[in-house]
Amino acid sequence: RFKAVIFDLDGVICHTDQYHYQAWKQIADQENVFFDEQVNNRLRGVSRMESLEIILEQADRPYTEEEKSVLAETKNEIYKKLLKNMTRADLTEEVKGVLDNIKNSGIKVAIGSSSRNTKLILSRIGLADYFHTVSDGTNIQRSKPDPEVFLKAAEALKLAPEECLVVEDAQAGIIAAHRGGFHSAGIGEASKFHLTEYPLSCMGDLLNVFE
Ligand code: B16
Ligand code: MG
Repeated sequence: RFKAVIFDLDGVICHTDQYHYQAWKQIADQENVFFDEQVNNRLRGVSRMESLEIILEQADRPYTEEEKSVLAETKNEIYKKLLKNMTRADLTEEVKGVLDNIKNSGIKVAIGSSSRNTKLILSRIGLADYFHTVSDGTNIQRSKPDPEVFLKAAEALKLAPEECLVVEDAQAGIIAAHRGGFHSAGIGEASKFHLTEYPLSCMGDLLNVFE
């Protein structure tokens, strides 16, 4: 039924979300800005600069564009250092099994991520050359909930959105899929969202969608 599956990266293929959290927490602490898991949940799937804007909603003073770009850059340096902890072991057997199963059945597999660090992360977990196409933060103007990142992936695969299933962990990602005319499956937070077509309790569940 589906000709391709477009996977989100952070929170779906691997758990860089904890590193994003740690890096933003350092920035927030340094600036004396309140930051917790709840604020962090709003950053899922959202671009780096938009994430910073959300965090600075809690600040008691305005920040200049110059200050913001320094903070975003510093966060990314901390985050990239944390990414060095990642290895092939961060790709679980469960996720690898699901990917192989789908790919071996002749369905195209793609990445649709807001992250500008996508290529780096994929190489750390041993998936550098695995996907038919990788659409990420480096080739889009507007991040999720805009559908651009998924539309670029479908275009590269020469498929229509309705032929593709998007797998997401973030509400912003499910909204993006919906707006673009894609089918959607959601894990974690996204499994409880009303626009999610196929709620999944774990990645292994994804194979049931193909039965
Ligand atoms: P970077 P996804 C998103 O990736 C993350 O969920 C989000 O928290 C992050 O701010 C965004 O990537 C940008 O990441 O700073 O590496 O460019 O979930 O769309 O794979
Ligand atoms: Mg995500």
